[in-house]
Amino acid sequence: MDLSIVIPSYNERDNIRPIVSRIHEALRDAFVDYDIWFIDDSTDETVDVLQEVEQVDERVHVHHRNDARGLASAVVDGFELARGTYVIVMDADLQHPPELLPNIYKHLKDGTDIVIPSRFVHGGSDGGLGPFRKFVSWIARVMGQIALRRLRKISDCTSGFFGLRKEILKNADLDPIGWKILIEVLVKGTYKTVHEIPYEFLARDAGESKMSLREQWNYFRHLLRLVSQSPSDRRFILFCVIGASGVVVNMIALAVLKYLVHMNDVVASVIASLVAMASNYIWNDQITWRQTTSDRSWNVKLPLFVAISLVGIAITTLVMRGLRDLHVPVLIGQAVGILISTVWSYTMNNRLTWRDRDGATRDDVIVTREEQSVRSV
Ligand SMILES: Nc1nc2c(ncn2[C@@H]2O[C@H](COP(=O)(O)OP(=O)(O)OP(=O)(O)O)[C@@H](O)[C@H]2O)c(=O)[nH]1
Ligand SMILES: [Mg+2]
Repeated sequence: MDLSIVIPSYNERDNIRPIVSRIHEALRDAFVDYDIWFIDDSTDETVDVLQEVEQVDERVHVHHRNDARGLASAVVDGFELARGTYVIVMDADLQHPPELLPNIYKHLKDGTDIVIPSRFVHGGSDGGLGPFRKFVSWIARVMGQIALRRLRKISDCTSGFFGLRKEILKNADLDPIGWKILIEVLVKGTYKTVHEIPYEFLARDAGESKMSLREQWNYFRHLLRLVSQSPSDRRFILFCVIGASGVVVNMIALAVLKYLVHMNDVVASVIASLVAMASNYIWNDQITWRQTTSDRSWNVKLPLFVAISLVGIAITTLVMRGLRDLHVPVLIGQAVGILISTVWSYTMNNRLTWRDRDGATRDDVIVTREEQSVRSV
């Protein structure tokens, strides 16, 4: 079998026959041996419709689960059942145009590891969502991209529409929470190339949305779990937590020097900052970059860390001043400055101070994209 199409379905009675016939139509001239797997958790007549279709159409298989719910876990079951060399995952509600299947398949067959139809590259659109859903979806994507390095170059990392060579999941222990199976695949898969194809995402014609606040919460939990399982992503979070702890150390040192040692304010302030810097250095060395293969000794690492921190302070102040000139309140300007200088310090320390000997911290996935639009009909 060349290609398996995996479709999670939950109460999609009126969409089953249309999607099957549109898939057949789309793949008619594609010279591909394919089958379609519905992983269904429905509680309504969708089950009957699926069974009728399965009986007359030998390409269609139905796996009905009575005791399970969850989009991502349905897709994981689909990966296990699918026999195709390549697997394409899509929704049952026709928001993902089957007309894109030949193109996705072509790229997979040409050797791309993962192909993602994207709403957010030139020629694509998420016009099918209302403004609130668009905003929530944007926040979700940005959160994912901040938390997980492997999502950063992917424009539509929360897409439910994607294709892959099944082999890339051979060593992935997939254990998603909630809906967003693609982030699980992107973080845990073994792959080198990703290709994005623009497409237009339209509103549902039939059936109801199953998106809910609970799913947003599950997404958040899923992100946290992926961060905790991935050493390189955990680093950034640890770096931020240690940076925040430095503020506490700074205040305690200042209080001790001023009220117990009765030191001059300015001298006490400078020494308190140096103490905080030293504390940050030690924690980062012992925790954040504990697993690095760097063989630099402390008398190289500490000066580098201090130099990077000093430039960070300069960045914070410059950003605050620049924003103040644009009439942004000083406190907000300072907060933005701290954010930027944190990213700066983290990146530079990762690349210089605690650099891995083999340069393994670099991301070597290549993402390409296609500039053409495919309309859903
Ligand atoms: N097997 C299974 N499929 C599900 C489950 N929840 C949702 N689905 C399917 O997953 C796909 C996406 O769900 P939708 O409700 O369309 O979510 P959405 O596309 O984000 O929301 P809309 O834009 O309103 O359609 C559809 O094919 C659903 O039938 C589930 O618990 N189990
Ligand atoms: Mg939908």
